[in-house]
Amino acid sequence: MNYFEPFNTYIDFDEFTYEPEGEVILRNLSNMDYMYQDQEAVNDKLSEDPVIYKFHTADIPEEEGHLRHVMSIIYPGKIGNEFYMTKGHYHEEEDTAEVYFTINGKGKLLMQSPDQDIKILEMKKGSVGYIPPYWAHRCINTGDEPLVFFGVYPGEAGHNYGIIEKKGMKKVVLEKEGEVIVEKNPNY
Ligand code: S6P
Ligand code: ZN
Repeated sequence: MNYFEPFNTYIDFDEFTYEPEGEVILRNLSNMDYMYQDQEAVNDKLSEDPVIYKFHTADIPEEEGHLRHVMSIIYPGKIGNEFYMTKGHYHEEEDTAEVYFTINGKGKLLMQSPDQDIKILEMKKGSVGYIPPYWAHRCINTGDEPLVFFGVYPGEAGHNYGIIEKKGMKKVVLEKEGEVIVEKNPNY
């Protein structure tokens, strides 16, 4: 049998580098412009096209038995009054879970069940958020530093962005009068 070789990855807790880098995916505003509420604010920022987040995925087979892992960095910022966030997804293999360990910054881990229940966990340095099977998950950076977390999920999990790309999630996270507030998504 050909055994997969063990390996280490090194995370720098100050610089948020990931070594080896793995596959690096950048998501700019233009990759998710339709996901923000304030389309005028989107249009104002599109020429600049800021990087909203990036993630490094270690080179591990997308197969049952393996544990894929990732370091994601969501930059601080807002589009209108809506905080920078990830696209959010369900897993393609719906009955697979995930763990998010926060390394830096603060934010919210917004989850939605297939029955449209919403749960929100606080993310802050040291929090270990558990995303049970079936729940969609999106991270929102509500602070003024990069929100950085390390995630681990089963190799076969895959990503299903479909419904969230069409409808978004039931709640949105905004800043109003200096406060972080969670509101019903008017477009949902
Ligand atoms: C994968 C895991 C993370 C996200 C990443 C980006 O299951 O949850 O690696 O892929 O944080 O988020 P998104 O929603 O753009 O895939
Ligand atoms: Zn996931």
